[in-house]
Parts: sequence; C-alpha cells; structure tokens
Amino acid sequence: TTTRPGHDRPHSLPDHVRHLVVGAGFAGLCAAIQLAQDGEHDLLVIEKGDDVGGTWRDNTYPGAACDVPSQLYSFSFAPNPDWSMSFSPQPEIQAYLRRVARESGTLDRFRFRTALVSAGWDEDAQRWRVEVEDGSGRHTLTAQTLVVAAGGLSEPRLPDIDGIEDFGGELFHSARWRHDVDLTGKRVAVIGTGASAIQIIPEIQRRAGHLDVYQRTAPYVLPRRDRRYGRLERLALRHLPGLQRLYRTAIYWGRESYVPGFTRQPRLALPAKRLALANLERGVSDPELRARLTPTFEIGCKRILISNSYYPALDAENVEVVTDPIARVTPDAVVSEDGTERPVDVLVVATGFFTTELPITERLTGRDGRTLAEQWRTGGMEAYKGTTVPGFPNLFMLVGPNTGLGHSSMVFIIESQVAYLRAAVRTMRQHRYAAVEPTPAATRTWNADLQHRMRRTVWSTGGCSSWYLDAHGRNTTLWPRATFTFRRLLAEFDVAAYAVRAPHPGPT
Ligand code: N01
Repeated sequence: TTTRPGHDRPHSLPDHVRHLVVGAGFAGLCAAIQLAQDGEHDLLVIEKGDDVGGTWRDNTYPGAACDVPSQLYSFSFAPNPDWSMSFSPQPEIQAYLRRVARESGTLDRFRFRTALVSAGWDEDAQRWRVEVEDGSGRHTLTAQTLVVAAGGLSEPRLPDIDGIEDFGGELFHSARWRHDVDLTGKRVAVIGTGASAIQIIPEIQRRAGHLDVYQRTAPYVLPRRDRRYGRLERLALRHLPGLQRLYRTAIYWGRESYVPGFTRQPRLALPAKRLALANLERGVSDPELRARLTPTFEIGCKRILISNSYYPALDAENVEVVTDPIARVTPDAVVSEDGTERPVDVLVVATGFFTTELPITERLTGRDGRTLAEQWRTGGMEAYKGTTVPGFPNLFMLVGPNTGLGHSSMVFIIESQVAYLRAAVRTMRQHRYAAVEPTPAATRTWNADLQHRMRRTVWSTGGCSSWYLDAHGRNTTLWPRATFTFRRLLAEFDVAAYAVRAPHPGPT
C-alpha cells in the first residue's frame, strides 16, 4: 500500500495521476482548466488552503486591490464584463476566480487543505513520488508531471528584528490579516512601505487612534487612475465582447510600450518621476515630511506604487512617519535607533515575501537526490524559460525564476507558461516520452542572456535594493524583455533543448 500505516487512503486521492498541480491560484487554475480542455483529465490539483484564489484568497487586508486593471488582470479565456472598477478590489477578484473554477467543471479534481510535503523524482519509475498531507494524515502518490503553481509571493517574510518574538500585543503579517482584531482607537504600527502597506495605511489611519509608519525606503507613488464602470458601460461590455477585447488590448499595449522602454532608458521614466513627485507635493503639506518621503533612488528600481490616499493619510494628525531605523521591539513598544520608544497595541508587518529563496524548493528533490533549494543555493534561482529545471524531469514551475513583472499582468505570463506546458504534454504524448528535462547548456545560454540584459536595467543600476534581487545581487525574479517576447519564446515546446527519456514499461 502507498498509505502510511494507520491511515486509510481517503478514496479521493488516487495512487497515481498523470498531472499533479500544486496550488490553486491564478496559475494552478489556469493549468488545470487548460489541461482539461486538452483532454488531459487524469489530473489532480492540491491546495493547502481551503479555497481557490492563491494570493487573492490570502491577502484580505483592508484596501487590498489590484494595481493592474482587471480587464487585463484576468484570463483571456474567461472575460468578465462585471468588473465594478478599473482596478478591482480583492473580493471581486476572488469571486471571479471562484466563478471561473466552478464554471470550468474541473473542481472535482481539486483537493483543498492538502499540502505538498515532498516530491522526489524516481528515475527508475520515471515519475514523481509525492507525499501530501491533509486532515487525515500523510499520503503518497505518484505523478508523471509535476506542475508547481505555488506562487512567487506566497510565503510571508517576517522581519528579523530584535525582541519581536516577545511582543505582547497583536502582531500579524499583511498577508495573514487578523480580522478579529479591532483597530478602532488603538495605537497601531505598520512596518514597511511597499505595495501592501500603501494600500493598508489609509484604511488604518481612519480607524486607529494613532498610527506609526516605519519607513526604511521611501517609494515612488503615482496617482491611481481608477474609475467605476457606469451601468451603461457595463451593459456595453456585457453585450459587446469586442469592446472588452478592445479594452484589454489597449491596456496591454499602453503598459507594454512604456514599461520595457523605461527599464533601460531612464529618461523615458522622467515624466513618471515628475508625476510621482507632484503627487507627493499635492498629498503632503509639511515640507519636512515631504523631504523624508522623497525617494532617493531611480524610479522603477523598485515597484512603482499607485495611490491617491497614501500621502494624505501620512499627512494626517494621528500619523507619525518614522524613518529612524528600528532598533528593537519590546513587549509593548517599538524602539528606534535614536532611543525613542513608541508604545503600540497592534503591530502590522507589511514586510513582503520570500521571493528568491522559495520555501517550496526545499521540498522538491531532483534526479540526483539534491533539493531544488540546494541546487539554487550557490548560483541562485534559475530555470529554462522560467519553467523547467535541469535535474528535475517533468517539473513545470509556473511563475518560476525571471518570469515576474513589475508593472504588467502576471496572468499574461501565466497563460504563456501554461501554453508551453500544454505543448510539452502534447509532445510527450505524441512521441511517447516518459520524461523531458532541459539540458544544462540550454539553461545556461538562456540565463546568461537574461543576466546580460539585466545589467543594463534600472533594477540593477537604479541604486536601490528590492525583492527583485537575490543575496548575490542578481535579478532572478523579473522578466527583462517585452511580455509578447516571452509569449513568443514559449509558444512551442522546443524539444531540441531537452533530454528526453523513452517510455518506461509500467502503466502511465
Ligand atoms: O512587500 P515588499 P509588499 N525593517 O517586499 C519593508 C505585490 N503586491 O507585500 O524597501 C523595516 O514590496 C521594506 O523596506 P525596503 C507586488 O508585486 C501587489 O508590499 O526593503 N522595514 C518595504 O518597504 C509587490 O511588489 C499588489 O527598505 C522592512 C516593505 O517592508 C509585492 O507584492 C499589492 C523590513 C516590503 O515591501 C510585495 O509587496 C500588494 C525590516 N526588517 C502587493 N523588512 C497589487 O496591487 C522589510 N521592510 C497587485
């Protein structure tokens, strides 16, 4: 038996599946739906949470919304005429993903509250041996392909601050919002001023008695050109599918034509920089505070943020922006390096995620017995086309190394990667390959080219440190070229870049 002694196999978990997808966010959903559309019904999706949605299930903090317009930040195969705003709030995106999952007819292939414990490639069987854990215990199964769609921004990173573990009030990460903690009238502190924090801060400022914002680096914040879709416009979008496609295309090209340009040509970013500084000037009346909120690096080096309410919130009477570094946390206060102790009831850490040392890589063991984390420890994360990895046959990573975007829709990237996965699966069926694995040479060439391109971008030269860069200063998270180039390069499965294995004698 493949079950652990003492545990009956729940009938819902098979011994073997052809395709095992880990994660049910945008990427996992896309993979499951499109594989099923191709007739690949022997598939299973495991999800450690209790719902689909991934980041949009987890990030429920007040003010959570997407800063990419929803007409583009949605599946091309599942348009939604009902977005209420151009930049949709989190509950709407989550409802959209639930609806898409339900209507796809694939939900019976999903197992929720089921986490990946480990997955190791079995070279003899030419399969992945996978251990999962659900409410009833641990179970093993095998899979021919393993699609890791666990997200690039899914594991919260808590700040390593002296004494923080002894804090006696409420403390939580932005991605694990505690809705049971009432902030009304409380002394609240937020650590961080990234994309999450700037959405949270205006909401907290309205409720809290006092708010301290601990800023390590001031971000650039552009005005948020959001708008509500009127009734007539929504009607038109519903009945004229061509209009939705037009919106989507216009938004896509609007972003695409600007973003790749300015990452390499700082002068193209000057209008955006002026706009961000004017936004600061308009939002903050106190010149001394404005000076502290003025970024000291090139625009675009970190993610450019958008908000109309962030600066006015910081300018409010009940808010203090603390730029003196945090020295330590006591059971009831945050102490900055100048010795000032600021009492706090609730500490919100909006300090981001593990991005270059993904915890899931500790759980994946390749052909030679090394984990992916070990393989990446020396040289940093790298994959072939951001998707496949030497030593890890039949592993497909969605939102893998160098596939992230600063300022366009990750859904576009995800659909491109899923197209590549589908093409690989078709090739494997057609030629009866048991396994495909990218060659080290192809992977080296791909990454050398990426890193060469990275050297000239604002992410490397802009004078900031960001989650885009790893401990060696290499940008292993972002895609440095146009997104349509990514799509073109992944449109077909380039089997010449792969070592292929003949079918094994057992059942598939
Ligand atoms: O995290 P971040 P995030 N002491 O890593 C600070 C996406 N997203 O959750 O800049 C003090 O960007 C850190 O300071 P510094 C989006 O891709 C999208 O905000 O490193 N401060 C920074 O200010 C985004 O980029 C949406 O000096 C500490 C902040 O914490 C990504 O998620 C919305 C610290 C972390 O910022 C991550 O955003 C929200 C310490 N020890 C997020 N450690 C959309 O709208 C860290 N910081 C789509």
